[in-house]
Order: sequence, then structure tokens, then C-alpha cells
Amino acid sequence: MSILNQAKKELQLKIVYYGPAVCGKTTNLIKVHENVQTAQEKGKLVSLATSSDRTLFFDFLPIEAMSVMGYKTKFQLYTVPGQVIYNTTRQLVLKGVDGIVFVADSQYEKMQENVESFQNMEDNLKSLNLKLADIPYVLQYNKRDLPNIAPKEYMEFLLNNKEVQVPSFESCAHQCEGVFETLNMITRMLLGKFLSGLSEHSRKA
Ligand SMILES: Nc1nc2c(ncn2[C@@H]2O[C@H](COP(=O)(O)OP(=O)(O)O)[C@@H](O)[C@H]2O)c(=O)[nH]1
Ligand SMILES: [Mg+2]
Repeated sequence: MSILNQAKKELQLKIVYYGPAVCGKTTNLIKVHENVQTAQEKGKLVSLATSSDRTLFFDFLPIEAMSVMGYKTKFQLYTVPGQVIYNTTRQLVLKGVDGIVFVADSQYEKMQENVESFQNMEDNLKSLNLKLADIPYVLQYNKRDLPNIAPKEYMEFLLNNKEVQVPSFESCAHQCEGVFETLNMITRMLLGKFLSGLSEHSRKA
């Protein structure tokens, strides 16, 4: 649910990084936070993590992007906790989502977890009366630096097999490779959707 403040000419969009435990969701936000240029572009990265380096609730990073047609756009990046038991938290974080980055772990032995997490995401969206097909999303195949990884084609077959294929990116998030390619794509898709909504609105008016 994008928040459009007409008075302030401000648009707020919520992007959720979803995926199984330890696939690299938090690392994506850390790298974005480290590499966004100026202080006013980036807010504070809030991480609610346990001592074992696992996200307990979520990570949150607000970033301010450029103005589009006079609207100042703000993106709110969230991650979910990947561990299976935290499903209620995942549902809460998904509330009001505008766009999703599904981060998959490229290691062969993680394929089942990837597929289960993707299914879990679709189920949780349904429980919020949302359909994945209506939400802009991209896929990120992370940890491409590791030796025991599945070919991209196989991951596409497992995760990018809907009627409409979505953009997908290979990444090494801890080296910041692929992190901004992924983020730029989802933000472009969201802004595109917003702008086409605006022009539809003005046609009707
Ligand atoms: N080898 C490798 N390790 C990564 C990569 N991205 C993240 N990691 C590591 O994977 C672990 C889990 O990452 P984290 O971002 O906490 O996963 P999350 O549970 O999805 O939030 C950390 O030790 C990261 O440094 C990557 O591309 N390659
Ligand atoms: Mg995390």
C-alpha cells in the first residue's frame, strides 16, 4: 500500500526482502546503507538481531530517492526473519508491501528451503488478501561466489516459473555485487507502476 501525501507531494513505497534464513537479506540492506551517498538520502539502519547474527523481527532502512514528477519518493526497505518458526512476524512485515525482492541462496542444498520460502511468501500474501501476480517483484540469486551453487537456469526453473517471468539477478551481497542492480530494478518497477496509475487517474479525471 503506497502512501501518497498530496500536501507534501511525497510518495512512500515499502519494499520487503523475503527469503529463507541466512540467504543474505540483511546483508543486502547493510550494503545499501553503506553505499548510499549522502546523509539525507539514507536514514538509520535499524536491525533487531540476536547475538547469533540472525534477524529476530526485521531490519528497516529508509532511503530517499529522487523526485519523480514533483513527488519526493521514499523507499522503506524491510527484511523478514527467515527461520520457519517466525511466520507471524513475516505476515506482519508483509502488510502494506508494495514490492518484493525474493533473495534465494544459490547453494544446491538450499534449493528446497528456497522453494518452501517462496511458497510461504505466496501463502502469507494470500492470507493478507494479496496476490503475488499483482505485486512487482524481482529475484536475487545470492552467494554466487560459493563453490557448490546451482546453475542460474535451474534456479529460474524452480523460482521464476510463473506465466510472467520477472527480472532476476545473480549476486554476492557481502561484496555488494548485484545489490544495487536488484534494488534499482524493483524501484524502477514500482515507480513505473505509480506513474502509470497517475496517468490512468488523470485520464479518468
Ligand atoms: N559467501 C557468501 N556469503 C554471504 C553472501 N551474502 C551474505 N553472506 C553471508 O551469509 C550470512 C547470512 O547473511 P544475512 O544477511 O544475515 O542473512 P539473512 O538471514 O537472510 O538476513 C552472513 O554471514 C553473510 O555475511 C554472499 O553473497 N556470499
Ligand atoms: Mg536477517
